[in-house]
Amino acid sequence: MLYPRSSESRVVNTLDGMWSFRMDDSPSRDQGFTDQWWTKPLKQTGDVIPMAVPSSYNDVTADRAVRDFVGWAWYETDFFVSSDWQDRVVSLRFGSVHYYAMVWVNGQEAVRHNGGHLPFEGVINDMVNWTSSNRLTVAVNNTLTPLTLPPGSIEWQKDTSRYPDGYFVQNLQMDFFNYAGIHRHVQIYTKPRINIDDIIIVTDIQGDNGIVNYNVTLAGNGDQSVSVKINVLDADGAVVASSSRLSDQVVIVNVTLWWPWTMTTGTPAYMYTLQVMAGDDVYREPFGVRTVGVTSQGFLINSKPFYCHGVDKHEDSDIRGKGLDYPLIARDFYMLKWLGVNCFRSSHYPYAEEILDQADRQGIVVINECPGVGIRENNMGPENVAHHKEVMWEFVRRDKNRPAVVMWSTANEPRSDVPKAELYFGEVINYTRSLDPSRLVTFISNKDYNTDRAVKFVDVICFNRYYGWYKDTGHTEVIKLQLATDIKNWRKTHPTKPLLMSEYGAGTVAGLHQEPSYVFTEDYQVELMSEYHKVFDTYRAQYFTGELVWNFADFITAEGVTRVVGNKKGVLTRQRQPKASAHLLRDRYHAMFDSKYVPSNRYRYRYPKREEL
Ligand code: GCB
Repeated sequence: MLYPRSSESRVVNTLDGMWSFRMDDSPSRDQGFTDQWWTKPLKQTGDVIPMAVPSSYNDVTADRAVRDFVGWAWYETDFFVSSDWQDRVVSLRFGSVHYYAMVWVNGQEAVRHNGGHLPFEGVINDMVNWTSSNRLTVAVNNTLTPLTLPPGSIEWQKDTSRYPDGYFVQNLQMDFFNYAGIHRHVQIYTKPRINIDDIIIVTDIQGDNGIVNYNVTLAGNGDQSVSVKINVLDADGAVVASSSRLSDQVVIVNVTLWWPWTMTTGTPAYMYTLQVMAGDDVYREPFGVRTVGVTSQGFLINSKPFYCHGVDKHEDSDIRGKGLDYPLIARDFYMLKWLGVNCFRSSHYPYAEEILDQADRQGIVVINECPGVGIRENNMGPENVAHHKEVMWEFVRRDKNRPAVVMWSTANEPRSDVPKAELYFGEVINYTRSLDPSRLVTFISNKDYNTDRAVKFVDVICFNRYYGWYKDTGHTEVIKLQLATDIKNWRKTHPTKPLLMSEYGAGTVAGLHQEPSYVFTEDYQVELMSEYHKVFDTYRAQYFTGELVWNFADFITAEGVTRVVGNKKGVLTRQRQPKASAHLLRDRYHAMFDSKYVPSNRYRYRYPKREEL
């Protein structure tokens, strides 16, 4: 599915704004279906409140019932379509709705979608009024079950002496708040009847030249032949290669490669455009020319070693929850660069396309993670595998042309030490590789080198550990030994696979200080991270290929006694202001690629430069 982009043949209108909203708080949450709320204006079914789109609905009001709601929530808005569009394809597209969505236009079902984080669309020509207003109704269900991704479960409390009749809670298998709603743009766009349906671009490098293999699929043409013109445009819009075939290989002479911003003194993140003209339709797909590889020693980008110095992130902020927010995206990318980050993991789900656009354009590498977080043994049945594959298909289809994406992460911390995991991940990882042989595939393990049964399928072993935090709490003195032991053992067991530490960190309440350090103080976070860094530096000239700190910023979780208004392992606060550890990380990361960087020297450990290792 191509991102909706306007062109001389395509119009994109946004339906973002204030919509009407109500929750179905009937005991079984199905009154909306029994009474068919989509058949009439939502305000005629009961009280509605204004709700922002895009946004999570949870934190917009001051009402606990809204924040913690589980079940079907209903949205409605009105829109017009131009009568000039009648002989064109008119599509309604949602960037992401959590998690199950049903959509009606003027009471007729337009599309439904299972799963959050990924876009879906439907053609609405047959249901719109061309000369009067249209009613758009969306029902959203955030319930997580053993069959959803992420999985979860509903627990009913039957003891009426302790709980009201019909009482239930949503149990989560993940450490972040289950934000719900219409999270990204809602757009109506038009294209000609014969149109460009999809474009796949895979690049290679030969000497000074860029090789661009592309494949364009058309829709609506039947047997009709269509005139085709393809141009590759450079960043200034000049044509540097062209073809008149739907599928071809073209050469960019003296190509400017796409490099992560820390790997070049020239222009980082150079982007070309594939301009496709087919019949009356025109579409421009951005892409970069780069290759991705792996050896037993590490990642390669454009055949050069790439050491990933990065962060794990979340889509999370005050008020809007997981809702798309441009100022937040801009701030996050400024802070990623301020920190000297060259890579982030989209933990634990696919991020907005608008975020990945910035990664592509600012040269920050992405380990692109699907929502396979918290998979337990009872979530590994055939239906789970089928849904996981469906999600991977949608995910790869969405992000296949992005130069920033170097690796797909198919899951975070699944139960990977049981025989079922071998079958499950064998199938999911091989399927992902078959969808996209041009990138690497992994999942994130928190099991041990000798118990993990699925890690043999991955290209890079990514492991999460919390020495000195969940175990040996307060004891930073054991971190070096434990981390080095684990690294060596992983290597001994899987000598051909490079290693990446995909999570480490410590909970830290901004502003708390204590000497000697104490857990939850800024001092402890700095001390703990420094111990990990010493070991990373021992192995990073060898087969240790990257480090991701948990987390870029504090984020909200479900309420619980181990979380103080959310998870506080951010090096930034939730408002994206630095804690002491952010300065530590900044000094470390900048020293890795910028010989002119003057470290603040605020902290005791001086990091060796690469050439000093
Ligand atoms: C993990 C999880 C992440 C948690 C983190 C923590 O291993 O992957 O989702 O938030 O640990 O802080 O416990």
